[in-house]
Amino acid sequence: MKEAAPRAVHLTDYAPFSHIVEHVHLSFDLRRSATRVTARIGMRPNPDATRGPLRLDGEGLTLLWARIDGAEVAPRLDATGLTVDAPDAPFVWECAVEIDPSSNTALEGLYISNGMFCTQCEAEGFRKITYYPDRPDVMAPFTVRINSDLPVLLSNGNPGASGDGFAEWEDPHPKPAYLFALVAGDLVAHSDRFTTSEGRDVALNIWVRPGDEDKCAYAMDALKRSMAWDERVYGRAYDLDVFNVVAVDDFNMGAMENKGLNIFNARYVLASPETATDDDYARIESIVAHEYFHNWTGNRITCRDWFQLCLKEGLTVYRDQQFSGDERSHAVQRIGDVQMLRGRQFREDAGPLAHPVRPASYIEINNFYTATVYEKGAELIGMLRRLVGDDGYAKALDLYFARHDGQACTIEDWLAVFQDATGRDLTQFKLWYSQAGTPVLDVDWRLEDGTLTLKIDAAIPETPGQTDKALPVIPVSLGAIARDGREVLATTVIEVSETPTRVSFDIGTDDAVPSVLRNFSAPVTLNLDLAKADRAVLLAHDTDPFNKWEAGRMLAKAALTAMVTDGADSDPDFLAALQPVLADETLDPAFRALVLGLPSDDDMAGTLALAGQTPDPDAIAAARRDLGHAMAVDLESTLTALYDGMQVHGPYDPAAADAGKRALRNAALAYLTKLDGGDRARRQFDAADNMTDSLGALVPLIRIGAADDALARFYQSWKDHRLVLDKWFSLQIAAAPGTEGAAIAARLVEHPDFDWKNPNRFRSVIGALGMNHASFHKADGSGYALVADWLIKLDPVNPQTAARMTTLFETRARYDADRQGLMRDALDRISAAPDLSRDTGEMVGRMLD
Ligand code: 0A1
Ligand code: ZN
Repeated sequence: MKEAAPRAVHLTDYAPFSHIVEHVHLSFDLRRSATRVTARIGMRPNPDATRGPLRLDGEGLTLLWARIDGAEVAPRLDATGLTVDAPDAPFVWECAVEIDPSSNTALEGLYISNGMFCTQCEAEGFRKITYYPDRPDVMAPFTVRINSDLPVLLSNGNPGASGDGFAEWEDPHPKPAYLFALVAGDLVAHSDRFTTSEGRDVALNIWVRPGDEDKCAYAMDALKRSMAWDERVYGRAYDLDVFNVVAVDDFNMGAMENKGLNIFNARYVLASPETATDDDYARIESIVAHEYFHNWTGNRITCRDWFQLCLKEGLTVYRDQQFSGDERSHAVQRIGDVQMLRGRQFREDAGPLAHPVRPASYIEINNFYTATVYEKGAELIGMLRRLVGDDGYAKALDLYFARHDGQACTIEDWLAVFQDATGRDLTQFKLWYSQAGTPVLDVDWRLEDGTLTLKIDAAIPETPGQTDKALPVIPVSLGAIARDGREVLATTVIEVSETPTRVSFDIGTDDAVPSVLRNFSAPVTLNLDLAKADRAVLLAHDTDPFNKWEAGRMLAKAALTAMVTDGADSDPDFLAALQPVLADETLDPAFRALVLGLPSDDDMAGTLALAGQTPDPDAIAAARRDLGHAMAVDLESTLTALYDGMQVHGPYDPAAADAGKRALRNAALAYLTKLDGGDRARRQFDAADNMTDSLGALVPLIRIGAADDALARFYQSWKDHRLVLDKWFSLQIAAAPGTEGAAIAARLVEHPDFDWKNPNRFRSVIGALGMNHASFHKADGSGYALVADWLIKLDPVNPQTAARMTTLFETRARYDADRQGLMRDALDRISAAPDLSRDTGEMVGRMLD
């Protein structure tokens, strides 16, 4: 609930904790509305900190008693914790508190999901369980006893004694409180084993509600592949005798890397061919890997304070992207990662919520689990690797693990291992961590006498609170392709460390096209003037798959821009350039599916805004629809051949090869449905034996407004399956044609299955409206109003999920004055809600500044 004046926390205010925690023992008497937590904690004064009384964080706790060295004490209690005088020598702190998990709708601390007790402690949820120095630099070994009649009782670490009504757990690895976890419930396990490279035989369990045990095989397979990959690629082996994963229905985020007891949003664990799409499978694989990889990058080496969040998140995202690329396709993975970066992080960086990868201050840390910290954070790791080379990266990482195992670290520690391992000075690179905003590279190029000359001007736009920025070093990867298709300059990385930067290459011909920012070597906006015909050369011949795809994307964007701003017709040159790529059998179907996809409406709106125009959502949607129709007409025979030729025979296999074929076939179907009134899609929907093909047909039917029957049947088939029902809710809003999304959402919030306190379901309806650009931005403001109404309703129940969703309004400044006014009204209304949470208050405040 709102505090009088929420105070910002500043990076520069860091000071070590007054005490060292030697060990923690917790005992839980689990009861739904009155759980008792007894803590026994050994502490001693920290010689590196200033002396003072003992200050422990605590929120919403009823203190029953407290003792120091066995003697009762009376701490001074306040709204955020307690203070007590402690001996100037080692001592034992003990206390008992009572908490009420049954009323915990915020899903932070100990709560109940579908009858199951579970915890979420990152970032600052442990203080809702007991009094503790709830900060990541306080690391200690934990032992836990759980008293409960529930059949399965889990906590971190290795199992200890257990018996009727109790279980004990012992985690020998010192950890911060945010990695604490407890689960208790009526659960069943899908079990397996893994022998590590060090010979440790590890029991693996995925715990789910009875009935879901047949949907765990893929997550288990992904877990074992992740364990093997981390040994092979980073030399990191698992370090406990068990690794438990639990799927819970009510979860604010994707998953959580608690030591030895990962807790997952059920949607990122459970999969069967009938209920999950290929994209769901891929996401499960990457999230399982992400959480597992945190065991070393996050748990064994953690963050000194929450400003260093990117230390664990950027690196772990980078690692999971590497893993997915290795397991599937590097090209497809990179394109997907960049689409996500541009769609979420560039958008964030261009608006009022822009912040550096390492922010300098925050009010509510939960608001900083952002695309900037995660995805841009991962890009910084990729750039570092480009700058020091693969060997340098490997040496630096070995040094990082050797030097910092068991520590709580900073970005300075991270950069120091690179400097020490490779000798490279990273002073200029470090600016990437402290400056917000997406750098813009304006590239002029000339080709004369066989010499390619580039002049690169670099600048970083202003962002809130940051006007004057220095240039960080930017690795720019480039090559060149002759117009006859030969590569005349192989990939070369140059460093842009001053503006302008000039480089020349002898390429032996004047008849060539530069291919700049290959593999998206830096998270920047590139302005490179290329003729349409030159982009077509790159689309046809670039050896860099990212830039090959990018060339098509730039042509599509140019075509859409001309349609929106000049009322132009669909560009025949774009359509002609597309055809041979789609038909090229040597290209991965998954790659071709990406080439076939048009930029989203939101992407186009951002592109137009960057070019200084005011995006008109209706005009963008119309242009996209018209270009899609023209593609269908022009490419009909190619699309039909793909639809027929990409059919997958045999049992469903989620692996990349078959998934790629389904992606291309369904992409073709989406266009063909614009021509055949939905006949093919209906046939596919009727015949589908897997969710990918089912939705591959349903979505195009929704888009042409011909899905009533299919949606009704889908509901009947899946009304008892929560995760599939989420899809039913979200797709009919997100894919609704025209501007009807808000009206459909308004109808669906009345549906008896709209369980709005479940974050997945809330996102499936209210969040889905935000995914439908034309509907969310409908000129009458109905989209904004509906989202605002529901965020106001959700905020007191679940501030974290409400606050995250306010980002739907972060693009306000792009739009026309009327829409800006309506969005402002919506934000004002949220801001004026009584008892607005600190979470939502901070977000809305930043957007209204
Ligand atoms: N650390 C987890 C994600 C996570 C972050 C914050 C949470 O609550 C505020 C919960 C989970 C990860 O990166 O997977
Ligand atoms: Zn993470």
